[in-house]
Amino acid sequence: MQPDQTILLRELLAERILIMDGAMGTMIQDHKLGRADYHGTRFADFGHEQTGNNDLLTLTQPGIIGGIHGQYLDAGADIVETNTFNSTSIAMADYAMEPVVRELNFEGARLAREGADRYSKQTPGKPRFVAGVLGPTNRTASLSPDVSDPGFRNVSFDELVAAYLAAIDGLVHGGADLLLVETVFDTLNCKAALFAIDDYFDRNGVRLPIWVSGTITDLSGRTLSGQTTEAFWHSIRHANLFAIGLNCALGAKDLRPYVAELSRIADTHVSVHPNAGLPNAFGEYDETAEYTSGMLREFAESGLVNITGGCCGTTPAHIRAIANAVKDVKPRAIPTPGRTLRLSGLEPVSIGDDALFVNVGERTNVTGSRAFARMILNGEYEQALAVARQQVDNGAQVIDVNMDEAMLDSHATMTRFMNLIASEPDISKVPVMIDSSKWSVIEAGLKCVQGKCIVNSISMKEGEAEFLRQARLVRRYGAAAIVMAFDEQGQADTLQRRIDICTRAYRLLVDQVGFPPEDIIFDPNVFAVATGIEEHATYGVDFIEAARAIKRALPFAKISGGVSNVSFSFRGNESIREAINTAFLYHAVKAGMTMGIVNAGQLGVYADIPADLLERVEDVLLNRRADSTERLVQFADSYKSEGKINVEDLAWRDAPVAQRLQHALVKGINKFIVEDTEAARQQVERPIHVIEGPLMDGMNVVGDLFGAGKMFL
Ligand code: THG
Repeated sequence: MQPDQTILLRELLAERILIMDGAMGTMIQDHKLGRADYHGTRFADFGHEQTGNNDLLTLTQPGIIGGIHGQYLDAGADIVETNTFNSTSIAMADYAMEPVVRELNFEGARLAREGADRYSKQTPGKPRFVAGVLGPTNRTASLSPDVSDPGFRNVSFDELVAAYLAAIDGLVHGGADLLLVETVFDTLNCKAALFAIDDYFDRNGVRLPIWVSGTITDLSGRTLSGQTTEAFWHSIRHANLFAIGLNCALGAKDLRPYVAELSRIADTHVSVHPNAGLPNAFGEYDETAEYTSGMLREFAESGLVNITGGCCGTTPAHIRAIANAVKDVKPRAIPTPGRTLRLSGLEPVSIGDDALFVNVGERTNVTGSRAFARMILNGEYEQALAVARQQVDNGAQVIDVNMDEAMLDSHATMTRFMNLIASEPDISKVPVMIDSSKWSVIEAGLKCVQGKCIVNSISMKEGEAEFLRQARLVRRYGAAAIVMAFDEQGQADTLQRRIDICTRAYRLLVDQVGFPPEDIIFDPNVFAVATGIEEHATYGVDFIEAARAIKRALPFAKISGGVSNVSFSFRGNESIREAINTAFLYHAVKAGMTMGIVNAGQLGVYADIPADLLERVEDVLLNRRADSTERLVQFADSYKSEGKINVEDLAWRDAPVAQRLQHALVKGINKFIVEDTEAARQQVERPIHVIEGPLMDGMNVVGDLFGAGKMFL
């Protein structure tokens, strides 16, 4: 609303650490208000009890709330927070006060504005600002309140967005200078608030600085919804935040490591406003102004913060002491991290330009796995979750989820499965790739996931306008996107069309949407080779060359593909498929492919493909001979009839123990690991020598194969 205020804020933050106010709740308590005070004259006869509804005091006791703002401004606060923590229709439902939600936010902002303006006039060298507070609500979008039904939710993303939109409208019109989404304990709630803010700004032609403050609820260092600090940052970084911070729950001391973590990674201002320690047995806060301000001075001196103040239990005395303690300390310098693709589940994933291959598990796909489709169609969600878990246990760094099956309500099934995954930390620790050819199903998935997802996929097949619309929404939901090489004419099936379409899409995304190039993942179409159709002969090499060209021409963009597609014409012949997938991936990764949707069971070690088979496979993939398909098909038949598939080859068991351990490590075979390590132990002086000797040697071989791009899992 006031862009000059934003510029002023930035200028001040470059000079010094800004101070925000302290607690509202504990200050209100001191007034010992009763029922009549809360209800005021306006709500004297209101049927529903309002005692304890602190936000309502904005309307019924504006003098008290305005007075508290004044006390904090007097103590030296640069920023006052509106008394609107619970002023959403969701939180106000407890008091049947939904009808006044917009008014609560409007008046809340107006009261704070009044105080801020009065002090700005009094102290012209110290302008004051109003942070319009959007609280977390009292519901969690990514956790079930019902232990017997982990897929259940008592609030949806859409309900949160609607509630936040009304609150935002009131705050903006009431005169807030910035919007503060605070005390975030569930990142999905926060993403809904950020979605609403972006939507509101776009539709109303305003832009205020956005500030998010999360909360860490216990010493595990995770949010209530289970994310690490860095994963939380990855989930919300898309909103172009003015500031990110932590507040509440733990006192300053226990918050320090997480503030330090944010400070290290966040390329924006960092804030902290802790409680005055943890509440004691009586729910009171014991930290003195001296203690809290001493802690925060140390944060400041260590270069961790740009904005600080207090949360529950802090008083004007705390704020005065904090303002004094940090007034001469230089503000934290904002780092400039590189352009890496940042994803998250409960844990963060960063994929830079120099990243090793990232594998995406393909098995949770009803169109790609008959077994998974059967489970979903039969409603056997426990088993379906076990498939997802197995993908992660086997090393999938991301899991692809696809529910596109004609017999399914794909929308409802996607929602259900995503909600169920969210309740399984061993699955939801990794990011999700939401795979559907229907945009509405992708959106259904995005509305359930607190982490930063990958949308699979968008393309220009329905024209530029729809492509741009979807891309903007992908940003608003805070996801990265796979962009298929697909335009109005169809899927790109030549090298040149692959390059042309990806280049066109890149320019549209980067120039018109402001899409970060590192969040674009091109899929230049992996098609089946060796189909017997002449036009398909170049499919393998064209993908590989397209990857090379895209990598060179379109900075920071990533390249992905559905690897199993390439061997489709050898369905049923598992060992041939494995050789084709492995060799294909070897060449594609060398050319710049960053990630792939893979079947871990169908990927081997490139260096282990028998030479005669490899020659024929590469003839096909690289289109080296006119008769390459015939030669591979013939060879495949004999290969199959020789019965090499599914027969456990135990010849390696005859090798010396060090080689056996190396083989087991490379192949991921744990069947003999106990007996082999025991055998190794008997050959050395001390057990540690087994680790330092043969086990380390084996891991070095694994490391070398990875480094050389000859091994992928
Ligand atoms: N690009 C993008 N997304 C994609 C693809 C792609 N998503 C789907 C698909 N392609 C990648 N996933 C699979 C999953 C399974 C198989 C192939 C690709 C597959 N399945 C076995 C088969 O059909 O023979 C099924 C065997 C079984 O039933 O278990 O091959 O290219 N962006």
